[in-house]
Amino acid sequence: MLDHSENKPLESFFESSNAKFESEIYESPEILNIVVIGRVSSGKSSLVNALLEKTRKNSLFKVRAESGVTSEVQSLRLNERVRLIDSPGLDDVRVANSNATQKFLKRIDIGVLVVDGSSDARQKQHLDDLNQQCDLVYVVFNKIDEYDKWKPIVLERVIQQWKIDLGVSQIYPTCTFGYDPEVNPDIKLDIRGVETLRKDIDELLRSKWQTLLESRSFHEFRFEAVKIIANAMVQINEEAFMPKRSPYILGTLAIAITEIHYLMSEKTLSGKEIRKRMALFTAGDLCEVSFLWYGSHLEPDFVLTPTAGRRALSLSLVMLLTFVELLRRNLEFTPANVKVNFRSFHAMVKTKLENTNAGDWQELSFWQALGMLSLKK
Ligand SMILES: Nc1nc2c(ncn2[C@@H]2O[C@H](COP(=O)(O)OP(=O)(O)O)[C@@H](O)[C@H]2O)c(=O)[nH]1
Ligand SMILES: [Mg+2]
Repeated sequence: MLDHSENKPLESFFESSNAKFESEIYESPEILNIVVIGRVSSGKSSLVNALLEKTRKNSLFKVRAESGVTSEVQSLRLNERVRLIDSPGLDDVRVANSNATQKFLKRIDIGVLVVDGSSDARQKQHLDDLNQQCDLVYVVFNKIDEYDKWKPIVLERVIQQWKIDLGVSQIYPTCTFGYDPEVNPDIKLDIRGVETLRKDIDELLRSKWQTLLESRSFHEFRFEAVKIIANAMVQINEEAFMPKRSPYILGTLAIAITEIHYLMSEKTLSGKEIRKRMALFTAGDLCEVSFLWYGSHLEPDFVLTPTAGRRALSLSLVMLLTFVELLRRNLEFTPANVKVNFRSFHAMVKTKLENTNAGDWQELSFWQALGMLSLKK
């Protein structure tokens, strides 16, 4: 795991005296990505300026009345550890990302969705998109000044409707008027509600900085681990229905376990160490796993029963999931630890694996259902 304990805590997360725009967004495990998205002209750029406590004169992000003018993605490196991205939508960030093979930033750590005007159910898509990518999403309802001439209840009602349509419990009402260069210079900036948002994000970052970094490295690790397991599953699925299947399945499992171990620890396991760990699964209470070792010997060579093949597949999957879980939680490979985790996966795999096939195992949703890719911990 990354250790940042030697780093000083951030003063304010939105301190921007050394901020620089980036023409390309480079990924780094050390930089947190905050992405502000929302319809063009909802006031994203204005909100970002306000979060950074900018005046009209020293504002960083261009603000324009005509829609479409600032449709490009702007990425601001606040410091060596935080990046702020202003973008109409996640698709636009995808296009702007420098690494062509990677469709998107590996991780959005904090998402801010800016909405304005009367509730628009289409914005739900933006929110769902953000929720897919990150743990923490703030919803901002901007331009509350448009309701100044109305009774306060009108604004309340509009916000209530947004909450219902977006399915969220908290919305930050803000006003960020005045950054547009075409605003009458006699009119002052009208900033409201931004301080609460800034304070909440700041506080969250201060308390969760380490967790955020760890959660992103877990996420990347699990993603890679899923790829290894999915490939092993496809292979075992073929092997499980072959006569004298055991040596093939065990070989595939050993390779997957070696790869997973290397992924997590960057150390290789010796053949002996692998066998020792695999043997833990056949000990004591878990001897049903011995089926993987000996099952095919108990059956007549060329009579392949689908139930037995399926069972071999399911046991293999449980074994690999247990392996990942122990590594992820830094637990020792003791018979007790193996047993507890094996049991907890066993029941779940049984139901989730039923009626699925190799095609399903290539889908992220299958692994999400197994809890392997859930972002929320
Ligand atoms: N009335 C009002 N207008 C705002 C507010 N915030 C931004 N605007 C205006 O909305 C227009 C679009 O703002 P901008 O920040 O460029 O939106 P973006 O396209 O989402 O980045 C500009 O003319 C802003 O001055 C606000 O709180 N109230
Ligand atoms: Mg903009």
